[in-house]
Amino acid sequence: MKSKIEKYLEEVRSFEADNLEQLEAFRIRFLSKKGLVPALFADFKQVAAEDRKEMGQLINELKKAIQEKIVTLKQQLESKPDNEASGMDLSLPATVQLGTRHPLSIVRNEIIDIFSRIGFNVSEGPEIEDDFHNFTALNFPPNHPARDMQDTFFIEKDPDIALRTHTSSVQVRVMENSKPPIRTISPGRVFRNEAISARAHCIFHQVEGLYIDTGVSFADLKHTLFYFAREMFGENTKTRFRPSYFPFTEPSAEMDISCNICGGKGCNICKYTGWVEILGCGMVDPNVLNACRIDSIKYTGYAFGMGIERIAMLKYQINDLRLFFENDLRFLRQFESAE
Ligand code: 2NM
Repeated sequence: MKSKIEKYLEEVRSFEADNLEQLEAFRIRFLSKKGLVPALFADFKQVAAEDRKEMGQLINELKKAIQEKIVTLKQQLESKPDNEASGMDLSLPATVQLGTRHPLSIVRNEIIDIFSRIGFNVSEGPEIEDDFHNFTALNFPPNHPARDMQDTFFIEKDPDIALRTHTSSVQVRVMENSKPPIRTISPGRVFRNEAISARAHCIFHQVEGLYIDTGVSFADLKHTLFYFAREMFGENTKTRFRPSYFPFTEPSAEMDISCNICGGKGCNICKYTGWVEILGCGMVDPNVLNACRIDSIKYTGYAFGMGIERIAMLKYQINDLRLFFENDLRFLRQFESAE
């Protein structure tokens, strides 16, 4: 028995552990219920009376050595950083994969940039709106179809609270709360109750613009949007304006650009017309100015609105709007190099 204990002592003194698992195996081997130390105590019962004192001391010495070893090694292992314990090489260069901006963010930032250069600021407002800011102040008649449940997501009825259907509601707030000159663009998420398809989604993104001052004319509007089109789609881009109708502008127009895919020769993007529509615009209706407590005798203004998805589809030749909302990395990674 004595030689056995001395052999164990030797083993304990020279034991080293690389990790906590090895140390635990060591503890189990010696100290668990069926381990070597309890076995020694069991054998102790058969030890002759004259040897008992010496054997007792030896076994206790062994037990103490094991316990001390465990405490020391445990401290050592736990103070080591994890990565060292798991054999990681800290000198390797970092392989963090950077994320990429979403194409809609890239295009929105570019639009903001273009208008910032000519003195527009950026305004934001709530996505949940009351009837006044989303419809009434914008000259929507009481029974206009956009006020219908079929077109708008209502949160409450009477008083009507809904998800905004355009960011013009932000501009109503700007007009209420500031004095002309006003030069602002309002980028943001808007909501319309539409069936999802390659061309429509119930959530999409807009940038609307507003300029109010004394003597603002349709010529100012045309020139500003001509500047925008060339900055966004290239200096050879042509523009044309077609008459249109919106409740909040009079006169109203839609602006087309020469198709940037075929250069105006005709392709399936422009449906062989050479032109693609990119935005709606017009002179702010005096009723809108009055509703926002701006003197419509003294001031005039223009406004415009565009869908960010539409601009991004044209710019990057994307043919299905749903790609913007699916977050498929194979799609998103293609915008890695864009800002
Ligand atoms: C469009 C088209 C035409 C527009 C009007 C206003 C406001 F608030 F001043 F009345 N903001 N945006 C506007 C005008 C929006 O989107 C197609």
